[in-house]
Amino acid sequence: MKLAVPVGPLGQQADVVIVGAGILGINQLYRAVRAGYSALLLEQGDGVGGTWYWNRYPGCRFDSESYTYGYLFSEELWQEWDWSEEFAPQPETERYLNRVVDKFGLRPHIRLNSRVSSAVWDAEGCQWTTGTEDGFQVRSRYLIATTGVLSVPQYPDVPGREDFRGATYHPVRWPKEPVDLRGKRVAVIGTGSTGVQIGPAIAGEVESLVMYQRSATWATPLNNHPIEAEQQAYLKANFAPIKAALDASVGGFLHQPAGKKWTDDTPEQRQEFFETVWNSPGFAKISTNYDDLIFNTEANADWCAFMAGKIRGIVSDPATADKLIPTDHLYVGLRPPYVTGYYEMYNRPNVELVSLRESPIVKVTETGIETSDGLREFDVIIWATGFDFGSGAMLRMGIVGEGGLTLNDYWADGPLTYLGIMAHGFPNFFFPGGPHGAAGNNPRYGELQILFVQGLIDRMRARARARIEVPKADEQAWMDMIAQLEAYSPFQKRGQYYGVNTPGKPQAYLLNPGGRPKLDEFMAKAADAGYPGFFEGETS
Ligand code: NA7
Repeated sequence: MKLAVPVGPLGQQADVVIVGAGILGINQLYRAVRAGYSALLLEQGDGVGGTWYWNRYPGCRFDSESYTYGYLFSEELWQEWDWSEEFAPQPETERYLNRVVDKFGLRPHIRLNSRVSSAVWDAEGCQWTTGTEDGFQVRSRYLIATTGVLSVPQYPDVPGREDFRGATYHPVRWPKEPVDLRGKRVAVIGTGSTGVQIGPAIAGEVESLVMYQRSATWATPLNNHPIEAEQQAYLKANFAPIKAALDASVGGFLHQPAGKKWTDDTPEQRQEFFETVWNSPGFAKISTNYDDLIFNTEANADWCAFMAGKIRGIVSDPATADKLIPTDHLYVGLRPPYVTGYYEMYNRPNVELVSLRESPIVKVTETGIETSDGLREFDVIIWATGFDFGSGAMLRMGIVGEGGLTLNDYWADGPLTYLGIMAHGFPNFFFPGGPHGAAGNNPRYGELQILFVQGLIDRMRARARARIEVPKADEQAWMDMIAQLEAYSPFQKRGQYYGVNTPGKPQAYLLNPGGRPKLDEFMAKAADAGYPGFFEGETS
C-alpha cells in the first residue's frame, strides 16, 4: 500500500506523525487529515483498533455503553452503524474501528507493523524524526503519541514464571487464531476487570478453572442486553440530543445522577434504591448512586454491605463468598469491574477460587503453580495481571526532546504533564489520552484533548509558527492541581493508577483527579489568555 505522505530529501516527510491506531489515534488522524495536513499514523500491530485489536481474550467487551464509546463526529456514521449490544464484544468494536478507518479514507495514512523505537527532536529544524524497529524513518513538524494507558502488558515477578511448560497467555497479547481451551486445566491470575471477564467466558468449556485472586474487588453486574429494534430506532432518531448530553457530561456517560444523598433516605428506602442501582448498567453503579456515595464513608459502607449480601446470595459456598468480598477497601477504592455470570461461576464444580492473601504463590513450576497450600497442575496459565499503566508505552518509544533530554529522565519520578497532553522540554509533542489524561469514558474525555491539540496545530499554521512548547509554569500549575486533588481521589495507593503493580515504576498518581471540570478550566484559561509563552516568537 502506498502511504499518503510525501517523500522529502531526508525520507518520508509529514506535517503530523501519530503513534497508535486506537480509538484516540484514529480520531486524531481523522482531524488532521480533514484539516488538510499530511499525516502518518504508525501502529505496532498488524491491524487497527489499539485496545480493541489486541485484547482478543474470551469475554472481552466494553463496560461503557457501546454508543457512548463510539465516535460522535459524524452523524452519517452513527446512522449507519448498529451496535448489537448495550456493551459490545471486542470483535464488533474492532470491526467498527476498521469501518471508520475505511469510511473516512484513513487507511492510506496508516503504516502497520511499525513499532516506534526512537523519536528525536531537532531544535534547529523544529521537527521530530521518528524511527521504527524495522528501520523506517519519518520527519514531521508534530509528533502525537496516542499510545494509550492500558497497552503494555504487565507480568508479575513470580519465581519460575518462565519455567512453565504449558501454554501461557496475557490477555492483551491474546492470539488471533482461536485458542482451544476445551478440556484444559486453566489458571487465571488476577481478578481485575480482565480476569473477571475471562473466567465466566471459559468456565463452561474448560476441565477446571482456578482463579487466583490477590485483591477482592467490588464487581457488580454489567446488566448487558441486546439492542432491540425499538432502542435502535430511538438511538437513530436522537443523535443530536445524545451527542449534546455526552458533550456536556462530566464523565462521558448518559446516566442521570440520583440528585439525592444517602442521608435523604430511610434505611428501607436505601435498600430499595440500592436494588435499583444493582440492576442498572455498568458504571451507573457509580454515576446514578447516591450523590455523596464516594465521599461519605458511611453511605459507601452501606452500599458495600448491600453488595456483600448479594454476593453471599449468589455464591453457595460461604467460604468462597467470604473470599470474594473485599474487606480492605470501599467502593471505587480499586477500579470496580462489571461482570456477567462472575459470582455464579463459583457454583460450578470445576471452578475454584484461591486467595493469594491466604496462600501466596511460592513459585511457578514446569507443571503448575505452587502456593503455600500446595501445587495445582495446569495446561494453561493466563496472566491477567494488568498493565504498565499510563506512561508505559511512551517510555518505551525512545523520546528525546530539547537539549537531548529524554522523556524517561524527565519522568524519572513520575510523569510531569500539562493537561495530560504536553510536557515542558518536548516541543511540538502531544500525548492526548496519556498519563493525567483519563477521568471517565475515555473516548469522550480523550476527544476533548484531541480537539485541544488540533486547535493548537491549527493556530500554529494560521500564525506561521514552527515551535510550540508548554511553559514550565503552566505545567507546574497543572501538576499542583493533581497534587492537591489527588488527596480526594477514592483510589487506593496500591493499584494500577499509582503504577504500584509495575516493578521499578515510581509511585505517582497517573489519572486526572480534577476530572473534566479542571480540564475545561485549564484549557479555557490558556485559550482566553492567548496561550502566552506557548508559541516561539509570538508577540500577541
Ligand atoms: P488490573 O485492573 O490492573 O488488574 C490486575 C489484576 O492482577 C489484579 O487483580 C491484581 O491484583 C492482579 N495482580 C497483579 N500483579 C499480581 C501479582 N504479582 N500476583 C498476583 N496478582 C497480581 O488490570 P485488568 O487487565 O484486569 O484491567 C485493566 C483495565 O481494563 C481496567 O482498569 C479497565 O480500564 C479495563 P491487585 O489488585 O494488584 O492486588
